[in-house]
Amino acid sequence: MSNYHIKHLEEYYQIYRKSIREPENFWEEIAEEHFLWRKKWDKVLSWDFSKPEIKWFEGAELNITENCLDRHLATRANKTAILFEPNNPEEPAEHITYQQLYERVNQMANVLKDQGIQKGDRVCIYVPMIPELAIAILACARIGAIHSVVFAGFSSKAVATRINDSDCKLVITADGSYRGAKTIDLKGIVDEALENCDGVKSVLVVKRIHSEISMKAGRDFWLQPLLDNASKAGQAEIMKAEDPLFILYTSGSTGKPKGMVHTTAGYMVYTAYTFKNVFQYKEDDVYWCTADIGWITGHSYIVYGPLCNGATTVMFEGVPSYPNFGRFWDIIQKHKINQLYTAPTAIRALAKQGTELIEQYDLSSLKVLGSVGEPINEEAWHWYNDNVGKRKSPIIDSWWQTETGGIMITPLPYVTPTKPTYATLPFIGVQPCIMDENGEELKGNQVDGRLCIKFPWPSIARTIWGDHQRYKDTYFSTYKNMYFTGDGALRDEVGYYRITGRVDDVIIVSGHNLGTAPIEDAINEHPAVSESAIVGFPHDIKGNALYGYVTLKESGESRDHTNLRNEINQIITEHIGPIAKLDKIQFTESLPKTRSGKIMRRILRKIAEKDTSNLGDISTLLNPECVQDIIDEAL
Ligand code: 6R9
Repeated sequence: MSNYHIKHLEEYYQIYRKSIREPENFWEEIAEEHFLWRKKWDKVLSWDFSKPEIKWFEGAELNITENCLDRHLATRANKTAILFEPNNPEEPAEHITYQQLYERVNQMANVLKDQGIQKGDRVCIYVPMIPELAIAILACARIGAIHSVVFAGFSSKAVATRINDSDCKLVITADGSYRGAKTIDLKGIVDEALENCDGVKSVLVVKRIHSEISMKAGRDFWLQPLLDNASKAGQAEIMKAEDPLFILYTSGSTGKPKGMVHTTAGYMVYTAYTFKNVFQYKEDDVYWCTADIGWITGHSYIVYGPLCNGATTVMFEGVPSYPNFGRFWDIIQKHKINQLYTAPTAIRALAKQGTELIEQYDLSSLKVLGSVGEPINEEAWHWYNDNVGKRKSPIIDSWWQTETGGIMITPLPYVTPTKPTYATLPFIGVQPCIMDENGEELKGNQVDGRLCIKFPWPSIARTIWGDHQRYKDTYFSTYKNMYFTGDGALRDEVGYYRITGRVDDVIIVSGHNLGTAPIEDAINEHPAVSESAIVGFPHDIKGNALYGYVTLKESGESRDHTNLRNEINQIITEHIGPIAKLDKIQFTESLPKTRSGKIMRRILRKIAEKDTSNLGDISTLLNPECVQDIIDEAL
């Protein structure tokens, strides 16, 4: 018997050691005993990080939705699979059972097939946090179409770039979405995006906010009437282990977004196994991850991981502040949530409200508190521990990435002793290491450097859609035979890991990864702008906020700077979305540059952080004199 469920620390160490000594035997046992296969694999693992090429369970055949749905019908048909909590607390929650979810996924799959979608086709899903989002994902997986979910807060330009990059044939969207007291015109955004996307043949529209929208004849269809006419039965397409399951875009430090490709079998095994253990999920628990399914956290730990385990997973449409800052506590009380998985930025925003509201609710159902998306600072950790968990629920600070598919470094609740701000120990099968800047591994404890992973785990992304070279350059070229994460980390005296933050030009704002280059590209499109540089600076709630240094074409430009600031943020909103807006914009005469013309962001970062005591040697700059001016005029 494999140890699918780890219950104490000794067992963790024992299984961990086995997973490192005999990775193939270990993962084979997990895969064999806990999943439904149409055909077993010929080879558990083949890999070569120098190419890079990674294959898990090659030769196997399966459909992930049979693992999420069909196999539960015998024992859990009437169990709630998805518990939908609408934006408006007055609107009743919806309990979708495994039987109903199975039928609704089949109906959606049949509609997609009628629209001509076949195995391997790409489908863009631009849907808010309503059940149709999860159903659309599963429907794609059921027929072997590759889903590409685009977070329904991205702008039309960002949507168009993503649709075109992966040649999506069809878009699923909604008339609009609710966000607290506001509504967002999603269909309008899609219409604008599609002006530049010739490959899209049809658009299926969910009616959610009942707004007046325009429907293009022959292209746009209301989804509900099509679903009503579709059969509730349907065969799952048989997929190969390494067939792509989905593409999910993540920001790079340069250039366009990277379409990370996840494949079927390894992703399934790893997300299911991590879900069970990281949340210590038991049969009747109600689990709630507050992420949006538009991000990897939602893919792996709202949809696939929980459903593979036959869990009840909550989907929340709204925001933590609506109708007031008690909403999270209200949902926990109402649905007796057992596991809460949220982000440091949400915790900080809630902590800012004090404890008066939270004390009015019964949160005693909680057993596990998760955190993900960015390093959790000590203050937020304690607030979460004291006020939400009442010091009884362990905090699971889980480190991972879009690229890793599943949780990589994390305590296991009731198993691993926690330590504030530490993600603690590697998950089973994960071999992290810390490297110095010269490419040497820092062995032993009490070391600080860059975080790499030495050995493949089942859910590592296999490539970047359409650009394998970029995949190699970004992740496998910095350190030989290692996956480089882009994060800094330290290992303390007992071997616990603490993630110290990005070491590249990605800035994490409210848990969202933002590359500096695409934001700068957007700003530089403003006719008055000559150059710009974006850096992060600490922010109470968002973790980091964005600081932009902008030089104008005509120096001494007499334009009104307030207007210019608004226009710059407007351009950013159009190109990327409101999440990338700048908190501070400083207009400068010039930017500090190296002799080879590279902007010295390190210096700009220190100025933004108001830490100018030690700027290092600036004498080698091309234009050292500009530094003092920038400091004098800093915001
Ligand atoms: C799952 C997810 C990945 C980046 C990652 C790191 C940061 C995520 C973290 C964390 C410290 C944690 N990050 N979890 N940093 N502690 N527990 O967030 O994926 O959106 O791709 O972001 O987020 O910097 O490299 P993604």
